[in-house]
Amino acid sequence: IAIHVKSRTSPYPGTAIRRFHVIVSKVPWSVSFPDYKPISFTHSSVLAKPHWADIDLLALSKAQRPVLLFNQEDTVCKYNRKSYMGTYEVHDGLPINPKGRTGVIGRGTLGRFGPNHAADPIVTRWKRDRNGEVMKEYGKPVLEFIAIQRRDNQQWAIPGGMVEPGHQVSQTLLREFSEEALGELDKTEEERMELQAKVKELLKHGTEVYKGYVDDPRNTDNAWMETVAMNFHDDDGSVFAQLEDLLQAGDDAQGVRWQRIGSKISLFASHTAMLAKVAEIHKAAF
Ligand code: RP5
Ligand code: MG
Ligand code: MG
Repeated sequence: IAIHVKSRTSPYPGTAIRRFHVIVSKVPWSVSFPDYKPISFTHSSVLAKPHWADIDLLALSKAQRPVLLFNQEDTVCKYNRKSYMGTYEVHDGLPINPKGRTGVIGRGTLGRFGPNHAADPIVTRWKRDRNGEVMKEYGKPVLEFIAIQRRDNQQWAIPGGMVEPGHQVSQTLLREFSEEALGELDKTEEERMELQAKVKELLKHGTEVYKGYVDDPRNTDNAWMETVAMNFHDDDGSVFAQLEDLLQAGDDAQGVRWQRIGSKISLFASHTAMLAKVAEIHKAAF
């Protein structure tokens, strides 16, 4: 997975803020960059300290900062601050992005210092023509996945979302899928219960395809996205046919559709790289 391409792009998502320019060779912390003067940015919605955000360490003195329990399960905040990439460094009480420079310090629009954990459900089936034959490209079968169009930037993406405090990744996978691709939040309580049971049944067999860093445009030097991506695949198309009438964009999604998987399709964050792994696992075209 390409590191810090989206994490270095300007403007910072949803703002006019320009990151301090970091050329690719200067991304690793091991490369000296004495002129590096990242800008400091934490969005006001994060500073307002909603339940999904940490206290602002940058507003505290260095001596006051060691309040968040980094590199461990933070039992005070009930948040997992462990990284899938191993131990990350903490300088002057601030966690350091293990993948290098981004041109921004603070959290941008991310709530957590250090890793911000997400889960990405990749729901796939073979792409078929009108006669039900699996379509091929350069002799290899073509996969498609359920994609959502993000409301924040109109980009197509995996219907992933943030792991909430105290939640399991397995819960988040199903919940985000139901909210973003099946419009769960727009339904009545009764319909929601029914939908949840159905989703649980349909997305029973998941295979982990990726666990780690996400090159997300919101990343900063002190806050970054990590995810667990699970693939739910329907080999003969009969199971996910039941999803067909249920597809409905919801919550932070404004569109939903079956989208072919391929290297030329541009998607949000490093989602294309995750789908490359899915294609590889199924020996599909990419
Ligand atoms: C990406 O952001 C993850 O891969 C996941 O798809 C997504 C989670 O953030 P939100 O959709 O909640 O904004 O880095
Ligand atoms: Mg969501
Ligand atoms: Mg989401």
